[in-house]
Amino acid sequence: MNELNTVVESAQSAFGQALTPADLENAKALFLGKSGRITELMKGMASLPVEQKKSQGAAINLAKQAIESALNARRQALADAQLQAQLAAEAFDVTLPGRQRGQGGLHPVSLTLERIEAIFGSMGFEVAQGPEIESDWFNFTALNTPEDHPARSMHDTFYVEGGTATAPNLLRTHTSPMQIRHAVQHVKRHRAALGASAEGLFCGTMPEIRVIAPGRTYRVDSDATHSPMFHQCEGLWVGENVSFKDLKFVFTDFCRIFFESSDLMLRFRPSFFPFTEPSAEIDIQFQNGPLAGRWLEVAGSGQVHPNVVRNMGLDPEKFIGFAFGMGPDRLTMLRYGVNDLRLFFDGDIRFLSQFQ
Ligand code: 2NM
Repeated sequence: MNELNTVVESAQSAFGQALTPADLENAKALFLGKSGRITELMKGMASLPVEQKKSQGAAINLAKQAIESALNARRQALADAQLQAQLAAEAFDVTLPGRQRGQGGLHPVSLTLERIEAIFGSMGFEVAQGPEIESDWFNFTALNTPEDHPARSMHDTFYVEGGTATAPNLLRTHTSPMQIRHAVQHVKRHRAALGASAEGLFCGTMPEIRVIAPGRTYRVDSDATHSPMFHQCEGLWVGENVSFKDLKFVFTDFCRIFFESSDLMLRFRPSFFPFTEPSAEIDIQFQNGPLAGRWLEVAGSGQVHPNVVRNMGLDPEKFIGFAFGMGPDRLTMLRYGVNDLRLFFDGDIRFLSQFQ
């Protein structure tokens, strides 16, 4: 009897020390295997008298059952531990924030364009959009640019396939063509509304044309201050009684709001453009900050040339106006103190992310 208790206890202890299912099966063999302790005890019964065989057999069976139940309990415990370990290893924290994509933002030049549109919008200007591949007519001829003007050469302008000799297709060199397109549509619409003839120059009554044309433009030019692709924003205000004084007021207001500087000074310096007469360069001067005291050129401007007014479908005896053109890239450089235009178009995220 004592011996059986010892066998059961040593089996329980051996199973308890088994840390893996394989260890446990090895320990099981020591007690329940072919030459295990229990099997040996059973074989030993053969020599016993019948009476003792009965009681010894029953006692061995009890011991065997005790060992088997210890074995099963340990099997279950090891399986549970294995499951717990696997669950712990595969666990993930559902409360962790997800991996984020980088937060995007607008390009600094787009920020400037939005600013320009908002400021001129508040003064009643519409925003015109149009094609970047233009015809020779809208880009040059309608704008009173002579046939032999150097801007029309292959040296200065990107021409693209598909045009004809008389009307080649080109990448627009400024956004003024959009203003011609806009003005022509404006005049057509109001002529139709009046039931006026579609022929000849319009000299009836119509709402003023007040529009800006922002967008990408292209010229054969590349250095620290010129990029073959750059931005332009042109403005146009045409009516029956629009004068240079209106241009000065509108552009001064725009610059002071854009640069957030109420004492900003402006200078209109005589110049020449084929599409305006008279024409003026517009310079600004900051009274404070790192650029204070220097005259900085920011735009070209002028009273719209009568030939251009005619190409809009309007009678220049009745309609007059002003136009201006500026470079949003340069305005962005001035506003943020950037000294190389090419930084805007290199796509380096370290530079661009500074404007967010
Ligand atoms: C400039 C300078 C002066 C201009 C003229 C026109 C239009 F459509 F009326 F003919 N749009 N933009 C203009 C005038 C542009 O850029 C330096």
